[in-house]
Amino acid sequence: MHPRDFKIKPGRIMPGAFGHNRGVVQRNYAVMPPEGIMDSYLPNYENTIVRFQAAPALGARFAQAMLHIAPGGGTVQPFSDPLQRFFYVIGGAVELDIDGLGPQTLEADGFAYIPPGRRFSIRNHGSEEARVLGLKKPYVSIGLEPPEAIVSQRSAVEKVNHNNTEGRTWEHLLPFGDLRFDMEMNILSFAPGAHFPDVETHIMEHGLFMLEGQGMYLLDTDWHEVWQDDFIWMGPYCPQLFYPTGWTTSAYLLYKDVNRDVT
Ligand code: UGY
Ligand code: MN
Repeated sequence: MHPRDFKIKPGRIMPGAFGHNRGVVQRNYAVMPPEGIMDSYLPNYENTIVRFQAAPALGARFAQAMLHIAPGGGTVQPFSDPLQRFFYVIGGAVELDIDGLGPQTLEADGFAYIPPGRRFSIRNHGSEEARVLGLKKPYVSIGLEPPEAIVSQRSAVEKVNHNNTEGRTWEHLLPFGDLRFDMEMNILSFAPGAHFPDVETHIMEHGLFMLEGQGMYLLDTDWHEVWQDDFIWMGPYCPQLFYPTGWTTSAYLLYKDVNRDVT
């Protein structure tokens, strides 16, 4: 990159010497600040920059990308494939049309679950760019009907506290404990001073997007500083622990594969 192209986001502090990189890719986890993720353009999207965070090429069993949808952009035409999808609007607004539900406007903190194989379109009819986090993955069937489509928003989701951990709350964006789902999408929030009760090491993998604040993440044996808009992939059995830093609540959106046996 030419030094002239190096832009520091407002409110961000120059991270040490030029060329210093908070990003890291290890066998079983990765940390990716947004500025290092390059643009992709896909045939089924127009006026849309796709920045892939997780993908099978990384070792993940799902794909996640930030879609930057310009006004007038989005899916070229309604389409479907065998995958299930989750969308979460980070900024701006989109019109999401899922077959059977009809068009609905999703604004910041709006989200949707699209069952495997369901046709949909996502378009930006507004005047500013929409930033939408999109996750897709194959659905693992256990002989039950797949779940129905969901369109909702964060403010409609209850905050719950698991494990009696003071200052840490969960928002389950998909119905918690419903075995038809093979994934969870949760928002975990941490008040200043809160932390995990223990270092977790579990079979499930995670895709994590920092929605608010900042903090320190233990991944395997190393600590990493993470900020709003960063992405983390944690593979199965990656030891993990987080505590927030700064004076505000920190929150992240977390994908987790659940409810399925191992073979
Ligand atoms: O649900 C979880 O596994 C969660 N506690 N993990 C995490 O936040 N890294
Ligand atoms: Mn975890």
